[in-house]
Amino acid sequence: MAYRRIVVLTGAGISAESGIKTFRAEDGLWEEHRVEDVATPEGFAADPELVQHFYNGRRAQLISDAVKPNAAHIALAELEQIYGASLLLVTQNIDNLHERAGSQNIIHMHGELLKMRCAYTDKIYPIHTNIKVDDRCQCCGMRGALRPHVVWFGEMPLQMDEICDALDACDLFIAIGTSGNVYPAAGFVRQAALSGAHTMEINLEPSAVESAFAEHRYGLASAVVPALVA
Ligand code: BJW
Repeated sequence: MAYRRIVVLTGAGISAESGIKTFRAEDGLWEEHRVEDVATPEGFAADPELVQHFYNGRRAQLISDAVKPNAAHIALAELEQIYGASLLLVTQNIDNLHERAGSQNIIHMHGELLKMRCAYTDKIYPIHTNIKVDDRCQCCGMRGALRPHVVWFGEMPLQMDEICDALDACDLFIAIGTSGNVYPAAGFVRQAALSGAHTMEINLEPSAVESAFAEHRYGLASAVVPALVA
């Protein structure tokens, strides 16, 4: 691949073959929980116990031996070895599988499961166990202040300025394993195309924004991504 600057956007589909559920599949996370209940600030305010339980369970799964990076995560880390800082990996995923595969130049635009945040001071802490609703926050001493360091609907995704700069400067944009239903990430392809970038979608099936992409490769990420990078 002869490109100068690459932006790769990943979604839940890249981690599916590592055993982590996607959101919108028939057996996905939103089949088990209403989005409004577990992925909005209003849901958290109404029932913090339910929301902490939802994320505590996902955190326990992530740190279990069963979940490991797959061939797609590894191929992207190998691509970064070639392109260095000219490749920016933007993930919507809150798991740490890209880092575990070796990626370093990465933005978690929807936050990170292994971090918690004080809702009052925005201070961020690592967490590898459960967050309990009545835990005292280390910085402000308040009970109930700690929340998962994730971006819920209605909240601003993280590091948007850096992402927008990279989209404006890239000549290749690849989206992998994302359904194109959630903005602003679903709009990145249009921004990159406006900057003159070649755009490629890698997914099991056409996404909601597939018509915005110049090129499509459909199949399992663990097969398509390594073949692309080889
Ligand atoms: C495979 C595979 C395999 C499976 N190989 N592929 C109307 C219009 C536009 C926007 C809005 C609107 N109304 C409201 C909004 C804004 C709202 C939004 O987008 N709503 C939509 C529902 C319409 N967005 C927001 O509120 C965002 N904030 C915001 O907009 O702030 C204002 C702003 C303004 C201007 C600029 C910037 C900002 C925040 C969104 C936060 C999303 N949060 C979540 C939860 C994060 C924490 C957690 O993990 O619990 O993020 S929701 C959930 O969806 C999660 C995901 O990151 C995100 C995207 O899901 P993803 O990754 O696409 O997963 P799936 O399951 O949908 O798709 C998986 C795909 O993989 C499928 O296609 C499969 O086929 C495929 N696949 N196996 C390859 N092996």
